[in-house]
Amino acid sequence: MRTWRAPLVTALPGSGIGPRLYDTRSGRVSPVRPITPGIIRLYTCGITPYDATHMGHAMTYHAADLMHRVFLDAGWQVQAAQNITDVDDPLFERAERDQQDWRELASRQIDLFARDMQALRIIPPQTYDAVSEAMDRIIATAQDLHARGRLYCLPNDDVDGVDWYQDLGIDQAQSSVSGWSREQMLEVYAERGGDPDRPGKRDPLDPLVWKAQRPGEPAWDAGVLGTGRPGWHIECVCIAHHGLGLPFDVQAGGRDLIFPHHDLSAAHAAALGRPLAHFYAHVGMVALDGTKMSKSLGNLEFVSRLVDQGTDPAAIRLVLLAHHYRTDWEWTAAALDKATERLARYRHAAQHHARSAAVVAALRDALRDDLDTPRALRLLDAWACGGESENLGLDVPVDPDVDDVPAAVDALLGIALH
Ligand code: 5CA
Ligand code: ZN
Repeated sequence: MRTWRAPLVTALPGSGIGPRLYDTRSGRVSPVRPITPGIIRLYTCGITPYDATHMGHAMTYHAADLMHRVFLDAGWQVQAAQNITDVDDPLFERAERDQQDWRELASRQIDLFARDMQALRIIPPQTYDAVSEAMDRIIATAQDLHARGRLYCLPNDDVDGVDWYQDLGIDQAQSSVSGWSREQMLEVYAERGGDPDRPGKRDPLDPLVWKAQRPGEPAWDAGVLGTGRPGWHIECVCIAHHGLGLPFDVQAGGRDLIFPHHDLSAAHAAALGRPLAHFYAHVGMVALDGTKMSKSLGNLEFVSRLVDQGTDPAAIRLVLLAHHYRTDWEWTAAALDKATERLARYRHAAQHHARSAAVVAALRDALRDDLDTPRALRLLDAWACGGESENLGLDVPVDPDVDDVPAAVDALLGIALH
């Protein structure tokens, strides 16, 4: 799939220091060390294109963008990959409800998402594959799981065909990311796309890998597995494998993906004889009116709506930056007003006292420290008031030659001040 236009990211001179990030699997903040020195491979779980791009999506892709930017600041080459879940139940249900072709719905939403990502100055991935584009590889992977004896089938009474599930009991890798107990997993599995109650399953948690064609739905021929379409988790394993190789360094996504999606993607990979990712980075949930912003609930604020009304996308980024990426928070119009004022103050400061090596060093240090953006904004607030030399809490070496604050804000935070 064509991505959006990349923002210009001009690296700051020297740094060479990698960030520390919170890894969900280990439960610790620890240094990110690329598997291949100097090259970091980042996979971000992409959208299901039926209602793009609400502030929850924006927060998740913005956090992944900050990771991308601190990796670049470390002097690493970043290989990034992302999927588009254009073959899935919620998309088909929406297409059916609105009496439109699922391909048209997906295509319109993918375009809108690209426009929003470009407006927010998110660095695009090099590999950007929709499930419908990656289908040959997904089928080959599902067949590989079958050949390895990891799948069993259940007859589907509604259609003439069978659905295929992975037998998790064989590899015992079902909670390698979350570390959750069975009880915790079973509590949320049904509401997060699983079907724990289907009769005949060997384990209620077993994930669907290939589903027989339903009337009115698109389908692909998968040989021994029959004609149908893939389950959810296998797409990210295949798209990551193709774009990055396995294992890759970091898998990123919203916290709602820890279980089942990231656990069961890792379980598919384990059955294929490979680890999936070394490091798991998860973003907190954005809410509106007290409830998680979600397409199915409809309590949404959209990037495109605000931008069409004349909001500067940099102000939206500043709202996102005001919250640490791992916290849950609530979108409010008042926060956008505050961010708009903040942007004006920063742009004013950029005209009058752009240079401070101490601010640049402290900004880099804050971002490397598990993307501490609230601290980064406190620093910039002090800088914008002209108080840059006091109380920065610096215990990092300052390079006197690297003192262009707007350039650092642009490279690290994706906000143009000039
Ligand atoms: N296509 C799958 C991932 S393979 C999917 O979850 N699509 S999505 O459109 O529902 O979400 C896209 C990304 O936004 C995911 O990483 C998801 O975790 C994240 N996300 C969704 N809702 C929120 C929210 N309210 N707050 C923060 N992130 C969210
Ligand atoms: Zn995914």
